[in-house]
Amino acid sequence: MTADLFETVGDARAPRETIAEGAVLLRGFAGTFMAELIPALRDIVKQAPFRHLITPGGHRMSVAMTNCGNAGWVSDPSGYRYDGIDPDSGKSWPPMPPVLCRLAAEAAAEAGFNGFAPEACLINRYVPGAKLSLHQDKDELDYAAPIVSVSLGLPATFLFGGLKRSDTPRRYRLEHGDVAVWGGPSRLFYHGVAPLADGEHGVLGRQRINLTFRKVR
Ligand code: MD6
Ligand code: FE
Repeated sequence: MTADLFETVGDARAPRETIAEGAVLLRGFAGTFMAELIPALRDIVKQAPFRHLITPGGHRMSVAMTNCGNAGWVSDPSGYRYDGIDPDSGKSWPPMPPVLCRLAAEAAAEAGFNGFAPEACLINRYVPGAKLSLHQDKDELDYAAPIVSVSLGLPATFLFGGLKRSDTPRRYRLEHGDVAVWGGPSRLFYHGVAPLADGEHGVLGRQRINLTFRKVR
């Protein structure tokens, strides 16, 4: 018997994979947005540079963050919250560029969530070694809306557990252009990112950028 050279093993890079009820990976979905998306992000970061936030427990996060949109996610010793003002500049966060809004809304619709209008886009930067511990996204008031997550640059291992912190997470590789949409029954599942492996990405260099779009109110 001859092996088919083009056979895919399992569905490791299937264009669409449901990873839990309400959670779907759309591989490469951001591809057609990329030419507009990357310059828009560079512009945001000029106005609101990445910074390492301090957790309420007093730890400096290894992931650097910034935001765009009407609200931004911030952490400081007093807690986690959404705030319309960038605490570093004292000004509003940069507005969300239309290309980001369109990408988020189209990905959400593709996953079955029509009418998604994000208010906040949290932008995370990982350099090799940076990680995000298992957590739930629960600082939003409306859990009916999904979260749309866009991966750019170096590949990462996404950890996806369940409703309890002790649920053993499964691991998914997220590459440049992959989009995860996440809502419904899995909206409050624990998840995180394993320490980023070193590498050099053709477009973004030695880093991974992740965008998470949220409805906050
Ligand atoms: C990241 N993402 O991929 C971190 N949260 O860098 C998240 O924490 C996340 O990807 C909620 C839904 C999707 C996510
Ligand atoms: Fe999260």
